[in-house]
Amino acid sequence: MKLALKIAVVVCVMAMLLAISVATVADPSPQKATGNASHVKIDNFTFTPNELIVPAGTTVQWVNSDDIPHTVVSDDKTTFKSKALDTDDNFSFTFSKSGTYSYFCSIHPKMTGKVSVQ
Ligand SMILES: [Cu+2]
Repeated sequence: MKLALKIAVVVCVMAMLLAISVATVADPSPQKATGNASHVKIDNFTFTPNELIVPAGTTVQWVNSDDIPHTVVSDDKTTFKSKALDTDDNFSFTFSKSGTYSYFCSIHPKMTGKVSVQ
C-alpha cells in the first residue's frame, strides 16, 4: 500500500509539472511577442496613434503612408529630426530616457503627435 501511495504522489506531481510547462508555452510574454519597437503611421495629415506610450529603450518607427511628404521633428528641433519622408519612407528614433516628447511635421506644423516614454 505504501508503494502504491508513493507512485500516486509521483504521478500527481508529474501531472502538475506537465500542466505548468504547457501553461508556460501557451502564454508567451506579450512584450517578447511585439519586440521592443512601435510604429506610428502617417496618413491623411495625421500621426496614428497620436499619442504613443512606450517603455524606455523603445525604438519608434514612423512610416509615411500619405501621398505627400511629411517630416517628424521634436518640438525642441534637436532631440530628433527626420528628413522629408516621401511615400513609404520611414524614420526611427530610440527613446532611452523617460519623459513626454511632443513632435510635429515641419512642413505642416498643425500636424502634431506625442510619445510618452515610461
Ligand atoms: Cu506633413
